[in-house]
Amino acid sequence: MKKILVTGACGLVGSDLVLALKAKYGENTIVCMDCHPADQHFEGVMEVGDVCDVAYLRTLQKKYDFGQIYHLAGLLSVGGEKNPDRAWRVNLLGLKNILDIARDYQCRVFWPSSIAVYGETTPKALVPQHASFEPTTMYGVTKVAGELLCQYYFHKYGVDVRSIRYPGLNGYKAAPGDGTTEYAIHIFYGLIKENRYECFLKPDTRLPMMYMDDAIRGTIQLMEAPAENITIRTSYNFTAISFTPAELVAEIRKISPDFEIIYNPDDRQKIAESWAQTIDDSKAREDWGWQEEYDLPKMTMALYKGVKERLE
Ligand code: AKB
Repeated sequence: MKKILVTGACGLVGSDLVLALKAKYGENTIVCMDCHPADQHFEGVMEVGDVCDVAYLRTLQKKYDFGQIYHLAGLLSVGGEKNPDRAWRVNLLGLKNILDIARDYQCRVFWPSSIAVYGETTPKALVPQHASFEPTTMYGVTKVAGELLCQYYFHKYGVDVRSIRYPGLNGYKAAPGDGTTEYAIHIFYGLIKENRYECFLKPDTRLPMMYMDDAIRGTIQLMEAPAENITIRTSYNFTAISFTPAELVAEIRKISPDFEIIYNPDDRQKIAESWAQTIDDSKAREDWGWQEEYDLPKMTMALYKGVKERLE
């Protein structure tokens, strides 16, 4: 089997994805890349570099002869607002570089889009696959442009690029990134460290979410689906559960009844309100059999145990 490259391998999604890919295809098949490798105890191949450097990416391609690339490197919504120029460069130039490599060396590509493509003119409930996308964050702008770029490379050059609009993904194997939905992970650090959390969103802010194991399973499922089943070459709507901070707190109080929550909404509230609350992902279910396994209680317990173990 040809080697598989994972960019952004040390991020929240990458840390779980790499483990799942190694378990499925063997340790030696997976080549990790990150600009800031996090873990000194990392086992396997780690290349340190920047996705904006196409010459470097070509050197890697020649060295390893990748058949697939999971291109996860990128800035999230909050990080993107802090540094819009960098978000534009990393999220779009990085993607174009990967698509150019994929075109020249016939690689299959996975690239994550996000619920950040949704904006004020998108329906808030059960967003259909095709709707109006006018995001208000730089992150969302790069995701809409990136989706169109993926579709362009598919039609123009036949690049087999596949994508999912990730909802808020909640895992524990790496530290949460600089995003908006990430409150749903930070809250578990607050729970375990001091049995309290100051939430930057209002209690009734409903957002689409998913437990990381479901997201990883869905991602690999999409990449393994026969090409003729893939009818969407921008990015698939993809969801599992939608909940508010208050609903998550109610679930957490089943573990710790005196858990204290303080609501102190900041700029991130506006970002969250610009996104949708629930999503129609029937295309993903029809085309490649997507089905989630985690509901809110199951996710809460898994995150509690995972974060606790990580902090011990
Ligand atoms: C963020 O909140 O920026 C990310 C996302 C929804 O893509 N978690």
